[in-house]
Amino acid sequence: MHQTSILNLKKRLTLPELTSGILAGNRVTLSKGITLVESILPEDEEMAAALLEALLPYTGQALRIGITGVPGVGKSTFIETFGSYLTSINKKLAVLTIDPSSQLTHGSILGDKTRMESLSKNPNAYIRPSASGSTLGGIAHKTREAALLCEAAGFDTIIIETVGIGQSETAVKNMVDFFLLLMLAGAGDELQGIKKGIMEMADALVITKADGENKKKAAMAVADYTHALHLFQLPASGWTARVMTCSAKENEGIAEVWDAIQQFETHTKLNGFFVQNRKQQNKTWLYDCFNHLLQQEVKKSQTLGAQVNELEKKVEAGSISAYQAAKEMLKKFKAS
Ligand SMILES: Nc1nc2c(ncn2[C@@H]2O[C@H](COP(=O)(O)OP(=O)(O)OP(=O)(O)O)[C@@H](O)[C@H]2O)c(=O)[nH]1
Ligand SMILES: [Mg+2]
Repeated sequence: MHQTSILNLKKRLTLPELTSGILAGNRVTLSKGITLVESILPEDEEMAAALLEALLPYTGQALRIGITGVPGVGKSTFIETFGSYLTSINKKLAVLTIDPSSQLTHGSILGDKTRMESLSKNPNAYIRPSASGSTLGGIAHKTREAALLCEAAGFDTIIIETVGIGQSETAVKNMVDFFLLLMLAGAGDELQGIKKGIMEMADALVITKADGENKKKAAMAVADYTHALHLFQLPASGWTARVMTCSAKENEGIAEVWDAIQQFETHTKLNGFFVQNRKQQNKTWLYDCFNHLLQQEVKKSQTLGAQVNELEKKVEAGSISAYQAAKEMLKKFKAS
């Protein structure tokens, strides 16, 4: 009996089994579905595409939130507290991560398991660490699809977390409704290495660790960042980014963050931005997929692959411009 259950666990599920299991909210099936979506084997990609196609009608109803910030800002701790708050108000939360550094360091998954201890045991929360991949584009592409699977499984709030080191934020911004930037108060440099462009993408700036001796510094940071944000143009959403403080440790300012997100949702649904933004994001997804397929085609052909490698080297060495090389690639591709 025991053996059969182990065998069942390892057994590959069929497409109908995956589809119905995910729609029924079965977490084991959801995890298997995400593993399938993350697979780079061509035969898995076919099945993953069919799974997404089947589940697509059941997606789109969740609110998608992106969270970023420099290492150590308190992302994991924030998500643990914020996530527990969300489940306490009857939300079903899925947390996914994009970690461009995970390939080198194997991520901070172990650390996160302990920092998100209560959330990882919460029956209304689902935490899935970063997909691995050879390129950020590849990882991002898979995270977007993993998020759709979570939506089909009935999660109504999706958090996509990324490390704020300036690579993956745009990818995350392109797949969420609300983008939250966590920041430290008084960490030397006013913008602590967070590029202006990332601040411009944020719908809210939350100063973390506003407790104890840090409280005063956090309040001052709010004034500074509010001032800095005033110099930016009003974004297409028509929403001025909020600047707030919170303490995940002392559970302060957490409900206020959720309140701001809800206000944003109401505001952008009224002015049409919410829907428009999602349409735009779907278009980005289309071109991500197209790029991915194109690159796969190139890799499949040995001669083409060799020619592309040659061009890559020339671009690396600076002996040809990227644009020129891309044009040649296209020419070779057409002729193949
Ligand atoms: N005082 C205080 N410390 C906090 C708070 N939130 C996080 N910390 C501490 O800050 C450190 C970093 O927190 P993490 O949640 O691991 O930060 P992170 O952004 O996930 O870090 P990486 O995963 O390395 O990118 C830990 O030692 C936490 O205990 C807070 O609200 N107050
Ligand atoms: Mg972390």
